[in-house]
Order: sequence, then structure tokens, then C-alpha cells
Amino acid sequence: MKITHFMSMAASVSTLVAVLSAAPAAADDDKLQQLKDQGFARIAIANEPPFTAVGADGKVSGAAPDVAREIFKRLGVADVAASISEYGAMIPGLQAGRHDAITAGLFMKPERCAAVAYSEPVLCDAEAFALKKGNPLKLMSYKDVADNPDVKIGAPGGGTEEKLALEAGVPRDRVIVVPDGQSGLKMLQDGRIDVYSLPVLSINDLMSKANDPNLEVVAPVEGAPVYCDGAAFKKGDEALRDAFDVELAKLKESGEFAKIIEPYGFSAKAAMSTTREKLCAAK
Ligand code: 6CS
Repeated sequence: MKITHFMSMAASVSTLVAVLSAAPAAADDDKLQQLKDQGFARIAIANEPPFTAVGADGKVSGAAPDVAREIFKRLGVADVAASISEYGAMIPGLQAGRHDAITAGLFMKPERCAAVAYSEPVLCDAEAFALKKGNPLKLMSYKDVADNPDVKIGAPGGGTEEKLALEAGVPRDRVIVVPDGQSGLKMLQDGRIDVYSLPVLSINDLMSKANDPNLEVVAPVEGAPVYCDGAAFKKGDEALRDAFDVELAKLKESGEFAKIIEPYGFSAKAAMSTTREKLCAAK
């Protein structure tokens, strides 16, 4: 192989290596324009009031979609189109391009922050237990569940409560995946689970509608953190996320953010007193 040919070969290989190693996650700076042209943003929700809700008429509401709808409107995207997903399937769905954003109360945690581009905080809440009246098993924490080998806990698949239970030492076969609130209540009433765990506002919403005198709420669950969600965007869509954050900050500043979320029971102050950086770093 002549030197010149070898050198040009070597040069092209090193150039190729340089290009590949420098290539950022495919930044999609015109994602916002795509959504404007599309006329709506496809959002993932769980249908867990008051975070997210789908009415009998198909209307999407809940604090997270209401905030997202208002912000997308200000960005020139006319509306949102929601699809219901299990929490554990939301991030894979976003990464596969089935959603443009997750606006569902998907709490910020380091492992999730590594997988998506979160906005600044939107909805904060503590964790709760729904259980038998009088709390006969004296369940105040996920550790109490772990310490009693007879106790079965229900929680959303891929959700925070499932992870908290497993981290507290509850064996996998005593953590029962519950697809939605109604199912969780029924399983509790039928004795298939001894405790059902969701965020406080979700449990309170369920219990207020169930109006079952044989059940009660323990809130907050001892030892569990207060979590906050943000809207979650695909890695590479940081330009869209940043545009969302600009409008979110204006909403917070003007008081309109509080007007949207506080009727649902959420605290604007809680979301405004923390940041994505702090929440994504929290252990
Ligand atoms: O982020 C989560 O995993 C949790 N968020 C809500 C609003 N409900 C349950 C879920 O596990």
C-alpha cells in the first residue's frame, strides 16, 4: 500500500472516528415546528386524577395536561392528544416516538432524569396508603410492609410506590402490580391486597369517590420523600423542553400556574421552591 494511499486512509479513518465520537444525541431543533404543523402534542398520561384524567366524554383534564395544554398553546401548538399508558411504559413509549411528551405526574428521580429531558417542576406530592379502617396491621411505612410477611401491597407497574416497596425490602411476590385506581380499590376491598399505595392526592381522590367506611388513608407514608414531576421530553428534544420551560416560568411568575394546579389540590409554592437540578440529584 503506497504511503500516500495509507496516509489518506488513516486520515479518513481518524476523521470518521472524530465525527462519530463528537456526534451529539440527534438534536431535533425543529421539533416544535413539527408539533405546530401537526396541530397537537401527543402526551402520555395515566388517567390518575387529579394528576391526569379522561372523562366519559373523552375530554382530557387533570393538573398535568392542563398545564401542558396551556404551555403548548402559547408555543403555537393548538392542543394535546393524550394516550393512556402504564407509568413503567411511558419512558419507553417516549423514546420510541409514540409520545411527544409525558405529562402525567411522572416523578423526577435520578434514573428517570438520565433517560428523559425533564422540564422544571410542575406537580409535587407525598405518598399515601389506602388500607382497612383502623389500620389493624399498623402499616405506616414501606418498611412496615416489608417487616410483615403476610402483607401484600398494590402499586402501579413501574411506578414510584412499587420501587419504594421493593427498596424497603418487600419481596417481589408481595408487591402486586395494579393497573389503575379502581382496580386497586377493588383488590383492597376484596382482600387481595392489604394496602394500596399512590400519591396522597390520588388516594384521596379515589377514596372520596369510593366513600367506603371500611377503608382509611395513611398519609404521608413515613420515610417516603415528597416527589415532584415535570413534563418529560425525549433526549434530543432539549430545544422543545427549553421552550416549554420558558413558558412554564412565565406561568409561575404571573400566578396563572397556581390558578391551574391549586384547584386540583396541588401547591404551586412546592413546585416553585425546588428545581429539576435538585430533584434529579436527590437520592
Ligand atoms: O411517578 C410515578 O411513578 C408515580 N406518579 C404518580 C402521579 N402516580 C403513581 C406513580 O407511581
